[in-house]
Amino acid sequence: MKKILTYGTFDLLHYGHINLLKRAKELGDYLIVGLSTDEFNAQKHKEAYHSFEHRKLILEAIRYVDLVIPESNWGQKVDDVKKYDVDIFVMGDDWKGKFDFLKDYCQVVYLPRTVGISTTKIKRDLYSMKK
Ligand code: C2G
Repeated sequence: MKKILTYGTFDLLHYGHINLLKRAKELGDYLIVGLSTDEFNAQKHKEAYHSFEHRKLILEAIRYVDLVIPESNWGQKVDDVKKYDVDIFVMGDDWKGKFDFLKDYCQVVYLPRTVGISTTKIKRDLYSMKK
């Protein structure tokens, strides 16, 4: 069984997230998502609209996702790859090169981001819509 691992905040879930998860799952048989905790988001200078529990509930409802684990720090990836016997690590290519150190432990794949959508864009567009 080929196991895939990816990480993210996945706030205000949108089709860019779904495209990523779909393509990641297509690379293997079992997709694990390391979901950023609210505390870790603060370290990423991000504040999610939905809490970790709600973002986890939403992700677990996606057909491509097999397991959601907490992402609580930058340093857990090697341990996670070993612990879950991961074959392929996948991220959107805005992270291209940033996780190449994982190549010692598994395959590393950066997938093209979906153009034209982001959580930040959603927030901005909503803000400028008629009050
Ligand atoms: N993504 C995408 N296309 C978009 C938006 C996001 O492919 N239009 C991808 C990102 O590249 C990432 C995943 O969807 O692989 C989740 O995006 P975010 O929730 O923004 O994750 P991020 O804040 O980049 O956290 O340790 C890694 C970090 O936790 C990644």
